[in-house]
Parts: sequence; C-alpha cells; structure tokens
Amino acid sequence: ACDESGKEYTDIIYEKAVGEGIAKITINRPDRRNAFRPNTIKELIRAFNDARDDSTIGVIILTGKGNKAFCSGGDQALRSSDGYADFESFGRLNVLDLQVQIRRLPKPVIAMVAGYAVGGGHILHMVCDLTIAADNAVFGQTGPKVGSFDAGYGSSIMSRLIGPKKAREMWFLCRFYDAYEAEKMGLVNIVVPLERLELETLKWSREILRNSPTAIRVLKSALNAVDDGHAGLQELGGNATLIFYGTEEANYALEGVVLQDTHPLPLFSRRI
Ligand code: 2NE
Repeated sequence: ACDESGKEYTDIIYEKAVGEGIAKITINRPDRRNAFRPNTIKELIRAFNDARDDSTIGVIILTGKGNKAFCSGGDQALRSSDGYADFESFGRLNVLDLQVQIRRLPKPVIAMVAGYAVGGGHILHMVCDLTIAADNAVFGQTGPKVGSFDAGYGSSIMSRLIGPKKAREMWFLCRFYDAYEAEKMGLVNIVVPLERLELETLKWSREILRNSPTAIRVLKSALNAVDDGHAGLQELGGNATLIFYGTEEANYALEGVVLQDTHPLPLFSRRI
C-alpha cells in the first residue's frame, strides 16, 4: 500500500488488512538480512505515521521479509564516521527517532520475529509492545563486536525486560540466544512454530482489537511513563487531556458556563 502521500516504498512493504484494523510493516531487504539504511528508517517512520493517523487501524505488526531475519540492525556497508550514510553525503542514526516513535505511538505495535533479531534489529523488537517469536528466532547484540552500541533504549529497556545482570551479559559478551532462551529471559511473549508465526500474530492482534482502544492507549503510556521520564509523563498527560476534552466540564468551560452555577455538577466534576 501507498500512504496518503502516494509515495512508493522501496525498502519496506506497507500493508493494511481492510476491515481488520491491522497494519503490517515489513522491512524488505532480505538479501541483507533486513539490515536498515537511513532510507529504510525514513520509510518506516512514514508508514508508522500513516498507521497512527488511520483511525481504522488498531494494531501494527512490524516484521522482516522472509524467514531468515527480522532485522540485522544498521547496514554495516554504509557505516561512516558520522553514522550510516546512503543517499546523502552525511551519516545518520535515525533509527533512534523510530524507537521513540514506536514508544509514543498510541496503538500496540507487535514485533513478529522469524530468524535473526540482532544489533539494532534486536532493539527494534524490544521497543515494540509485544514480541511473537518463531522457533527459529535468534536474539542478540553485536555492537561491541562491530564498533557500535546503543546506550539509550537499547540498554535501559533491555535492563527493564531481562534485569540488569542479564542485560550486562547480553551487551558485554554479545552472545546469541535462541527463541526458547529468549522466552525464559522475558524478551519475548511466546514462541511458536515458524509456520504458525503469522497466524499466531493475527490471533493476538484480533484479541487486542476486541478490547477498548482507549484503555489500551492509556495503559501503553502508563507502562512507559516511568522509563520515559518527562516525555513519558507528557504522553500519559496528553491522554488525560484528550479524555478530559470529552467531559461536560471541559465543554462548559469552552462555552463560558461557570461550573459553580451548575446543578447538579457534571459527573466527573463532583469533588469527591
Ligand atoms: C545476522 C547474521 C547473524 C546472519 O548470519 P548468516 O550467516 O545467516 O548470513 P550472512 O552470510 O552473514 O549474511 C547474509 C548477507 O547479508 C549481509 C551479509 O553481509 C551477507 O551479504 P553477502 O555476503 O551475501 O553479500 N548482512 C547481514 N547483516 C548485515 C548488516 N547488518 N549490514 C549489512 N549487511 C548485512 C549476520 O549476518 C550478522 O551478524 N550480521 C551483522 C549484524 C550486525 O553486526 N549488525 C549491526 C549492529 S550495530 C547496530 O545495528 C546499531 C547499533 O548498535 C546502535 C544504533 C544503531 C544500530
């Protein structure tokens, strides 16, 4: 699918299941084990924005093309002294913007992982709300082996997910972990046979879609609030404002009605 801008995608595939409420974003660089370049990230950001703004979409699935890799991180062939450079003369680390976007997105994002989720690709699955892993999935960080690291979400969220000792192990030793080890560590929600991966992910998506989108939106921001500091509180607070706009109290204020003159007081304005 194209998004509203009508621009085509080259590095990703963006699909929406019409009438289902599900968008699927697939990193489409299988010959590079779905490594991302700056352009891949720009396209991912565009697709996630489109899915966010589409009120028919309630769940977003992030995955990689083929069965060999979810994502192998930044494209190492494009590493330069100032980040990753593809069509521009300067480098970027724009995957950090994508991580923030996924954390703040008011809809659940599910990582559907087959094969390798390593390096920056491992961090991408960690910032998603849920991870459904195939039994051939492999997880790990490689940064310290290849002259890189993610001391942002890649460290703090990992420590939250698997605990500080295991996070140190994962970063300091750069070992790879199979799907069942990852499940035991709390890195993934469930491991399923590869051939059931898509079906299981759709099942989870449909179960989520049966529940209140507002409740889920507020819960996502609440679950992220402490770790995301001021930005997390802002997201949670913004949701409160949005809900407040729907109350009689906010609308009285908008119409210039003085609340004290109102009897009985609107439901949520009673001072109890
Ligand atoms: C992913 C892994 C373990 C797969 O191994 P294998 O044996 O299944 O495949 P192979 O032969 O290594 O790779 C197949 C092709 O994909 C390319 C390879 O160069 C190879 O190309 P050809 O020889 O066929 O031409 N490829 C794989 N990963 C790539 C990558 N990341 N960039 C460019 N080309 C890649 C194995 O391939 C592997 O370990 N890959 C490298 C993983 C890695 O180190 N990623 C970068 C970590 S740093 C990072 O992502 C990062 C960060 O730390 C902080 C911020 C942002 C990003």
